[in-house]
Amino acid sequence: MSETFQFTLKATDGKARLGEISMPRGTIRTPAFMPVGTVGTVKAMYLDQVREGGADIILGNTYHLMLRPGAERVARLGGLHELIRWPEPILTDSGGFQVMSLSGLRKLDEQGVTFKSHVDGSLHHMSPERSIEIQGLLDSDIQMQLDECVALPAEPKEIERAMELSLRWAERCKIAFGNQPGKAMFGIVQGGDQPALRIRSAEGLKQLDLKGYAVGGLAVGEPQHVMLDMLNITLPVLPTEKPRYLMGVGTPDDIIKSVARGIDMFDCVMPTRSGRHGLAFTRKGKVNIRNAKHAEDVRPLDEQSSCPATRDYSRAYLHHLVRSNEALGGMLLSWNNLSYYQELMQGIRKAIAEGRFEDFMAETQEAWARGDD
Ligand code: PRF
Repeated sequence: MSETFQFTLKATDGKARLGEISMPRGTIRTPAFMPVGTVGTVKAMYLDQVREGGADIILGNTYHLMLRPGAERVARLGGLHELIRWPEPILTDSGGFQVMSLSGLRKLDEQGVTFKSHVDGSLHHMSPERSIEIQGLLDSDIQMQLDECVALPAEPKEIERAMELSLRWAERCKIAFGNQPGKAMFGIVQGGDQPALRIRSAEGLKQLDLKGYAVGGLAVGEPQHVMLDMLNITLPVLPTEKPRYLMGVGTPDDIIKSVARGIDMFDCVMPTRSGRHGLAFTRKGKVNIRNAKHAEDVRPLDEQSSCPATRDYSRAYLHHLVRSNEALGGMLLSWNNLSYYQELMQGIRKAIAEGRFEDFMAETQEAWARGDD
């Protein structure tokens, strides 16, 4: 732990990086996977399980929390950590992305975004300054700039407009954030699938000398090879001594390939959301537990796992729970999936430390491809 926000690069293997973010509320081992706790809960999980699974940090959402229970209310209740009983670091997304994907009617201009709440239809305005103010009220440790993410495919002109706007908003967010030594504000690279715009965005943000840099606007409809190309183009422009966070990504395969290109942090709803829908991630690939072939399968998902959900429950029981829409089905599969994601990150970190990341990646991908039947 450290009184200030500090990123230390401990080892590299090819472009893959092993590091540590140290800050007053804790230390984050990177590459890191951040479970998503949108409304102040990692859905269907106790935070004790999330922590024991190996998470050093979780994510919260400005958009959801400002609408319910409200940022000022969270502040009166002692802040998000106190409210949800998670004393370790929390990263909050700024709200721009969720406004675009969730709210009804919205109007975006230089000043910010006006939108209709998906909860009760009320009108709200969010400027870059208000986004940072809200993230401060939540007492978030790593705060994200307000940005505009364009879904792909899109016209280059539209991608350019949103990227330039995001760059101007980054500057306003930096000023609004000011100097908070134990916390950090990250910028977000935009630029869609346009190499020149990605480079311009990364260079503009680099000049702002922020504590960390996210890559946004990816995994929004483009094929995986486009996402990876954009990482190949963007990451060399960013300073090596700052953490890089790929927002909203992704599958285990997306993660391992992005680590290979130099990403340090990830978040995604995939392990928890697909868990609630009956999809299990394992060392041997994906298992759709709803499938009839599991109905009398007494084997656990993986007898070698240290996660009780993975090791101790039969596939037959998981199949029955999910088919019956029982809450415990989603709970056990979310637990399994988050444990698997964290086990993958632990494996990645160990492999980088030992200088065998390429081999680890090949072995891991082979095991997924072989499956488990
Ligand atoms: N911007 C923000 N949050 C995000 C994204 C983005 O571009 C994405 C895109 N994958 C996920 N979450 N602010």
